[in-house]
Amino acid sequence: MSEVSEMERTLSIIKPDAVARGLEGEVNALLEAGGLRVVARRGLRLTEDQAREFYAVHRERPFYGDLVRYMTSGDVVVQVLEGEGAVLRNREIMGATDPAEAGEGTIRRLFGESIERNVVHGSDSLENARAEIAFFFSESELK
Ligand code: 3AN
Repeated sequence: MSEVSEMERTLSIIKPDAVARGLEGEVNALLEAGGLRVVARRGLRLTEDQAREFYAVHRERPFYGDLVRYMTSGDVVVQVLEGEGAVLRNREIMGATDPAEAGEGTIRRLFGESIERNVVHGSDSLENARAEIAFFFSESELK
């Protein structure tokens, strides 16, 4: 296949359990080995309001309350990744939502503990990537 992918940006979050376990370096080494570059990066603790808004699409799901509790339970690292076809590429390197179903060598397969404690978030479309990047970063941080 000779499909040419466009340069894209996507949002990545290293989730609280992964930050607490000191996995940032290993996670970013895998992302970079897969052709993605970290162009902006910040550590922060999500407020409950931020977590509820960020995961608003899951509002009606039974795991929403637990997800918000988990995502506010410790520091996270939010980062913008850039590369060819970055949205899909990041999802490939992350692996399936459930670490038990994620492919060999993916971040979630290597480090994920459960479908909730699955180490990383990654935007699932270019449209969501734009909105999620703007949720955390201003234009001036993204030059
Ligand atoms: P992904 O992160 O692979 O895009 P989503 O968007 O379906 O997956 O889910 C967002 C987050 O919600 C997941 N990363 C995971 O932490 C949590 N989640 C998804 N499905 C479940 C589930 N069935 N039970 C518990 N938590 C879940």
